[in-house]
Amino acid sequence: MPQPLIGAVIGCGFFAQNQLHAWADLPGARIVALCDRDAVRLAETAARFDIARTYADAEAMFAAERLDFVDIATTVASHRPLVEMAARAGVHVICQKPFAANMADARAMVVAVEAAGKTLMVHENFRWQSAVRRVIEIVRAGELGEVFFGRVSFRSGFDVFSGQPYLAEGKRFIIEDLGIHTLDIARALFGDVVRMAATTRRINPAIKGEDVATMLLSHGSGATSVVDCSYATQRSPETFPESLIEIDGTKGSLRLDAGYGLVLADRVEDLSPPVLAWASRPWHNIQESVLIIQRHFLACIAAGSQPETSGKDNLQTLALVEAAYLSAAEGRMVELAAL
Ligand code: NAD
Ligand code: 89Y
Repeated sequence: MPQPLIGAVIGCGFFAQNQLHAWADLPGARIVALCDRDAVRLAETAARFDIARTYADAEAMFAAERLDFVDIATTVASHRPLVEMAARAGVHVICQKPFAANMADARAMVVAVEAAGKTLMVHENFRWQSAVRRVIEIVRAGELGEVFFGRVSFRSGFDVFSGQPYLAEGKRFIIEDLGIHTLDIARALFGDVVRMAATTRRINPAIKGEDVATMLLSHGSGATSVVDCSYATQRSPETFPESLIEIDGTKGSLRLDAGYGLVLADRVEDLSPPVLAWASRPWHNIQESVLIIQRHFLACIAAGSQPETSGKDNLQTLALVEAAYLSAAEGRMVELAAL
């Protein structure tokens, strides 16, 4: 049995709890240290996961610990300084989405970790949800023939602001926070994008950013897709946090319906994800994907291969986010090559 990789987690907030549960389930990793500027969160998380060494300052942690990797679970503003710090410390990096607030920061992080000769993966986990993964497998196996149309749709009225209050404060909201995942699913299914157009709306007056976005994507593969997301949709039953998918190909069509039912020709598959021991509905879908993506990160380090959702790969997803805001602001189609 190979020795587990020794890791640390920076950021002990809302979502990091899932990441820590997942690390605890993975024999290939051992988290030995935690870092957070918030002393209460740090102490509570350390007690919850029985992690003895804690730091308020990431620089101090890198100086004191002998780490193989770091898991950066903070919000976007701190990603570049922390990723560059990790590169200087010579450790592998997994970093939460949104990876960067702009393309220049994202590119700089990719260059820094590449120069250190280490692996950089973005925690872009929606394409790793087991139901979404099954759809990706079907498409990549060519079962639908040549795909000419796709839709990735996330529409919900779930209150995400109570757990993540910062989401109500930013000038950007749904595309940067959630659309980033559905755009990434579209890339995983239909390939990279040549041009796109987007419209946005803010329906909820209590938040600063847009909570509805509708995007039209032209993929290099020849497929066209619609990626739509909303946190202003009252639906029954509520489908948070499911991404619903429709695909038309020359050999057949597929739907991933609400409730995790996959319909393909005359076949119906129940793709309901398991509720892991530490998970809870309705988040169990996302929580399972955290375990799957972190397992992928460890497997890639062991194999010396690039993660599917590497930092470099994620530049394409971030470019779609930028293109969507630009298109919505200027009311025009945006060519991706121009970004
Ligand atoms: P949060 O605000 O609850 O937690 C972030 C923590 O990081 C805070 O405790 C803060 O004190 C700490 N922190 C920030 N900068 C730091 C620094 N320089 N050094 C040490 N500690 C620092 O945020 P959250 O809701 O847990 O979100 C974290 C990230 O996870 C966000 O980027 C969010 O978009 C992402 N997220 C991803 C998913 C997903 O499915 N992939 C789901 C929810 C949130
Ligand atoms: O932050 C978001 C994410 O990545 O998944 C769902 C979420 O928690 C709220 O939109």
